[in-house]
Amino acid sequence: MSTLGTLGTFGTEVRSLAADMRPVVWSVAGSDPGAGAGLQADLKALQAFGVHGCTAVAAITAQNSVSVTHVEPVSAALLDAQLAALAQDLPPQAIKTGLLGSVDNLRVVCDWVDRLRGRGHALALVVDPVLGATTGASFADDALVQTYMQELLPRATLATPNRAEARRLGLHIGQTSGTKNQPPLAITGGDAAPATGLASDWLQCAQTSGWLSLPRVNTHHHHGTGCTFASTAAAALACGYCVADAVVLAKMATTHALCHAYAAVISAITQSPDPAAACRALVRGFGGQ
Ligand code: PXL
Repeated sequence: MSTLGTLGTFGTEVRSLAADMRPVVWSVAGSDPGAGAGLQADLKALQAFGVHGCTAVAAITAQNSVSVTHVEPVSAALLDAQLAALAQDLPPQAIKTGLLGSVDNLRVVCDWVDRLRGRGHALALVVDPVLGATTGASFADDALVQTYMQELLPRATLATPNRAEARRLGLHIGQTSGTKNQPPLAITGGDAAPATGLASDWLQCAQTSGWLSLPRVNTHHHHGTGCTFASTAAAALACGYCVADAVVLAKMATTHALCHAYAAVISAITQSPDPAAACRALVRGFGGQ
């Protein structure tokens, strides 16, 4: 008889609870009070995929749709306390990292990844190395970049830099996976503007390598796209998909999100390089065509 079988009617309740359980994904990232990127965007993507998202705050930003005015990491002790509390009753199937804010915070994440994996826990780690904001603010100095390369990336199940971040981290399109410190990669192409009309990401993992392309979505509202991509990949890995499938699902979810992008405020239109397109997106956001 199974352990649950020995519990009688209580066992039935536990079984129906278990049927309701969802994979848990931790997002360890920065807060964007405008909710376009960071933890807030991660949580939306995780919920859309049907997993349970937990959010540990590594840094706090002050920003709106136009610019980032302040960035401050939380202390390593505070980040560690958040992860310790989560580990007690919400152990993750996957962790996704975003803006970490400091070398010390990055090391806290490494310690928890090792601790959870050391407990025999199958744990996927998706590293979105957020080194700067689309609006131009820098989030990482050279010391943080070095520590990413030496400590966090080697632990990653998947890294999702954009092209500028990949260059800073010494990760190259076409470079073979499995070289020292180079994790499976999805180098996203949103920050490049090829004339092909395609948004192409370079995928390199155990199953395959090559370009993953979909038609480029013509919108200026791409703030937070990297967060959506990495969070969806983490959710898919937590559900048991392999890296290549997780990246395909992330690409589909991100393109879908971009198709439904909208301007939340008028400054996103007046300060847009293409006010007419931004205006159409705003109308879509209010349910129009
Ligand atoms: O999109 C990258 C990103 C991630 N996390 C936070 C951000 C940004 C970009 O601005 O603010 C908190």
